[in-house]
Amino acid sequence: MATERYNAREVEARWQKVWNDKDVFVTHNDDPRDKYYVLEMFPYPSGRIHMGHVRNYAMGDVVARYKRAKGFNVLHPMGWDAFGMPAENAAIQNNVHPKDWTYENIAAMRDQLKIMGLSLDWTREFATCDVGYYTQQQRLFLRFLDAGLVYRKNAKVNWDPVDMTVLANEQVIDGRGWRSGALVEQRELTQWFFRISDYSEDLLEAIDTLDRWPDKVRLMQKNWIGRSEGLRVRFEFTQAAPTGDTALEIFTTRPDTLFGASFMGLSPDHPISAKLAEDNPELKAFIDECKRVGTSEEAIEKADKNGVDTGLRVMHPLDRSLELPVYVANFILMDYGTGAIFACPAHDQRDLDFARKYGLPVKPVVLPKDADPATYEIGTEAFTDDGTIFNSDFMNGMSIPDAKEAIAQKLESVTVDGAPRGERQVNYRLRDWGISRQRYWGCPIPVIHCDDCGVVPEKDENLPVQLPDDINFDKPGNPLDRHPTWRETTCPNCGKAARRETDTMDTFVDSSWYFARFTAPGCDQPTDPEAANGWLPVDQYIGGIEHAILHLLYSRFFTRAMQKVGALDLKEPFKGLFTQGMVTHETYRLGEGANGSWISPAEIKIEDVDGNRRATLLDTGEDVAIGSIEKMSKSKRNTVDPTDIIDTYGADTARWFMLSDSPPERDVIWTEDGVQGAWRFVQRVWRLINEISESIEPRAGSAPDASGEVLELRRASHKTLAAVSNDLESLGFNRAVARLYELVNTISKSVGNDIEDSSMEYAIREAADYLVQMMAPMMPHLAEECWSALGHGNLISEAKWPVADPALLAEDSVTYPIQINGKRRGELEIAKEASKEEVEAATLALDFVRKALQGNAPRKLIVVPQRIVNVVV
Ligand code: ANZ
Ligand code: ZN
Repeated sequence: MATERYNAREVEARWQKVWNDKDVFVTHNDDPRDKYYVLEMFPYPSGRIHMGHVRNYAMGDVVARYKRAKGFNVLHPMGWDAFGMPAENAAIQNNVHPKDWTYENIAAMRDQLKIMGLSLDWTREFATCDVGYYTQQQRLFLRFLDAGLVYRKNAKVNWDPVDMTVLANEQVIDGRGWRSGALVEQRELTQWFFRISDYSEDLLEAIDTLDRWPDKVRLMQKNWIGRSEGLRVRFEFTQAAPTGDTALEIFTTRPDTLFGASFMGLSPDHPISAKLAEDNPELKAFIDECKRVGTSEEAIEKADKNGVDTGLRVMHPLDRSLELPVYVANFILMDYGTGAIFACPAHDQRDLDFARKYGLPVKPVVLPKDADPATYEIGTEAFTDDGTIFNSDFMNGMSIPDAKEAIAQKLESVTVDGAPRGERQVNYRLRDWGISRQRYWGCPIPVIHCDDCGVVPEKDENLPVQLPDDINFDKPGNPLDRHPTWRETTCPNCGKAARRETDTMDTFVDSSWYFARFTAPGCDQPTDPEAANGWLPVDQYIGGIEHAILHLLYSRFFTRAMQKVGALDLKEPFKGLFTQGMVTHETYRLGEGANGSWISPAEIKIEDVDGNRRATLLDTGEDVAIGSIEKMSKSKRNTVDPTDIIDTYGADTARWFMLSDSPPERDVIWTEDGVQGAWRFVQRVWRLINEISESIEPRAGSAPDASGEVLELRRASHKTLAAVSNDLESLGFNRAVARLYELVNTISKSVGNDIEDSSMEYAIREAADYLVQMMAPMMPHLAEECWSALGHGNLISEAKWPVADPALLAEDSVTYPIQINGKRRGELEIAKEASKEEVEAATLALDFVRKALQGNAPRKLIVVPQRIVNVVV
């Protein structure tokens, strides 16, 4: 009977319905088996899934299905990171309500995810814009506030003076508002902050415990937290500053270079700068200009280093005869250290650029190895490497670390006006987390402003503070600010009329605890601590490297903060982290020199012309240039729509190809040929399994005592099983795929030979079962169909992972080098226990030996057991 072609569309929909009807992937918290929590970073509901999602979710699904088969109670949920700006942009541009836009997108994307056949517990689904979710987020916020983890302070925002609105950083393009094109200004607003910096040291130290995180992510987190050990040093003014200060306090990590000090630098936002500017117009203009450009680290890196001499002078702390000028300089941040520095141009590039510009002294105090102290000079490049201290009095000849220690001790021991001249200090780059956003589509911050009582938290029983639906985007700015009634409320404290806070929370807040909410999504508190503690930490978290810093750091902070308020009891949310590579594709362009418009893969046809690939436009036949392989992106139009692929080939093919082609941490190149290869494999497996199910009796009784070919096949199945299990444990999906290709070849060969006895039938059936089970995490629909064709009564999605027989895994063969007339010509692999006669016979049967003998018997045939075979012709 000829097998019908495998019809993925029909088969996939059918099994999805079965899984759904039987609630196969619904997880229960009270299930007594060991728990395993696998989570992929939840998507933003942009409207359509892209290939990056397919890759991410296919990987997570393999882990979920594998762990389920291994007997774990697996939690594998899905939700939507649904607040944020794109919904407001859509509202502005297309006049749709952000809520409608978001929920329509969610509906569309949910359907698309469902046709991928992911083993998700959809009963736990939520969107962060669901009132039910953000109510609990508000509750959490109030608890954080109560625990002292939240505070208000002034902070700068990007202000668009034409649109009269606050802009997010990504809405500022080359210093101008994205819509108005106006030059963006910096404005101070009172905003809400989370005290993440209280946890700097803890967040840093605990990175060492995250041994199942990629090294590069751990390093990125370390750098972001940015611990530096240094010294606070007080430099006395020659005359008190107009603020009344008698000394200027600076922070340095290089006190060893103190004798190379050339000038002092103040941040434009330093109180002394502000005071001086009151009657110094030049300085005032300079400070205003700095404010306009902004003092983000990035803006500062880009800007030329410049400044203004304040006229103030300080004395060098170790040489009071040496006076140093005090500049206000644009590269000094107010919220790091003390907002003031001493500059050593010889050993700091920014200081050097500045010194050269203003003709300030450059005195080297660290001598490079092998340099001559008499002639050593600094050119245009500061020397920042290791060396020996010189030109530095009592520190001469010391190493940098020794000099740091020596000077710290010296400055600590001297006091000025009762205070030590120097104090050791640890600084962190990590700043508190500003969560206020002046926009509508986010979680409202549940506080109230009362003229009498000030800022008052909303009462827990009054939650949620719900977003109003009747808003419009006719005018720029935050619709909550101009809503006619929403702001009006009464003070929870005194009962008088009061106003609601109109800031909403940064969407990073939403994604900082969703993983905990999934453990008890219906709970009327933010978490059910028992459920959260039972499931967390997430055993395997999978997502993009673009979230390596902020999302992960905020989630780590949130977990600590939730622990502090008793919502759960752990510190680290993600035990294992995996960052997958990107999906890439060739690019295509029109025009001479390939600088014309980008063309999408769907619009072209590629042919082979004399061994070269030639692309032409389907419509007109016009030539199209084939360009480099790039990350799939809308701008280069090199995307492939997952739903088109699934329509044509089925979800299993898409999943299989995604997992097959390169290691999961690397980029994968999506090609039509690759997909077709995967599709042919699906067909091939289906034919093979059908042939087996129709012509070979199912396994009965226990395993036969096997030898010869039967033993070989059984060994192959069990070895593959052991290896694939290892691969899946270590997320080596591509290796697992390669082994399954091989196993299919091996089984096909056995099926093709004459099958002489029932033990061979047993071996083939066993191999087929294992093959299908190993495939199941990656191609679950095909696997169910094959499993059923093989006569199993249960669902493969509920079947137990088979266990390899250790006896069949043992190394069983030996490789003999074969020499012909003393020269090595090849080798023979044969069972270890083969007799001398068997080795001789197998040697004589080798092709290259037969050729050498040309039909004659060998003159001599020497077998050294387990070592070597010599043939003399
Ligand atoms: C003198 C010096 C000499 C410095 C030298 C460096 C090299 P990290 O390592 O990142 O902590 N600095 C201090 N406060 C600053 C601020 N608010 N804005 C800009 N720069 C500031 O950097 C610490 C170093 O950055 C400090 O050490 C200080 O310059 C500068 F050869 O002091 B150093
Ligand atoms: Zn009040």
